[in-house]
Amino acid sequence: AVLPRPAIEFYDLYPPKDDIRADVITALSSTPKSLSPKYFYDQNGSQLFDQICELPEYYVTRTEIGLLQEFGDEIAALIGERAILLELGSGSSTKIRTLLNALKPKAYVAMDISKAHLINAATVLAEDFDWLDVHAVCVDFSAPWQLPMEIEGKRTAFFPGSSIGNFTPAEASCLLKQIRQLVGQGGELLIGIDLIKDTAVLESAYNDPQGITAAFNKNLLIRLNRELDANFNPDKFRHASIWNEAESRIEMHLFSKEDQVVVIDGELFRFEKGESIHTENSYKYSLPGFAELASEAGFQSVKVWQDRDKLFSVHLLRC
Ligand code: AVJ
Repeated sequence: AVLPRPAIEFYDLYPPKDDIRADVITALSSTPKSLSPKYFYDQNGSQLFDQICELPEYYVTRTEIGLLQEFGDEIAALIGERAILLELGSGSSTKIRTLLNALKPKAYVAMDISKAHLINAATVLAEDFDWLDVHAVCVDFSAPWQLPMEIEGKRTAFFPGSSIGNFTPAEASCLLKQIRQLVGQGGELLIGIDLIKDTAVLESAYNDPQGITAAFNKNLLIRLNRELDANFNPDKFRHASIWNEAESRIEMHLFSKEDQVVVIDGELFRFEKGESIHTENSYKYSLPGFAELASEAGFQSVKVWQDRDKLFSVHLLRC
């Protein structure tokens, strides 16, 4: 027999498909060479990222979940019941589970670019929280968007994981303004922000001795080999993560170990020994630094939580 599944409401905003071929050729033809971190997350890359989240050195995920658990009741009391909870880049909707029983929202709207994964995660969530009205919206939230449905109620956006760290401060400011449009006057944003800290702690979080982060970084090359008929030899590149103090960001690079030529889709790309492909930026903030970014975007700080080692912060903002 087929078990009745609580229905979720699905809306497709048809995010434009990435043109990985054109993007990669442009980015590798430029100096310095770079690739967008969004291309990390093929099936393999998503699995490697889940492994990164379990690493002892990668404090980010563990510390944020700890904060959501420890302060969940306080967060819920400040937000109040029956909010419309909107998660940006909901992925597997794992972190929100920590808050749902305390928050008792009127509805949960999962928003993600990856359609199949989104529908699956939202459906499983609706089964586990059968009292919750679950919606799923397939959308690319890095470009302007609007909610496709009418739901009455105060809106609270949830943007965990310091995902905003992949954006430059200028882009992050635009995204925060877009979120302010989404939640409207009196609406809120609950956001996870990674903090500036000791260089050794930061660099080892992105340079684990097991080599999982290196495998995650090099998986990008393997993906290009498969999808673009490229001939990268991942062994001829060295993974490195470097703290850039002036820009307040961890940079991930793949350094060419020798002079070499790589063929992508019939085009030749020359790499000098020591030349890098810059694959990711992960911006870190001080508490005042992030408060300033948020206030420029029109948000007021309601409360900030951080762990005792001051590794990570969760902010409740209101506009
Ligand atoms: C998913 C962007 C938050 O920057 O910490 C982890 C990605 N890259 N290890 C981060 C990542 C290498 C992660 N974000």
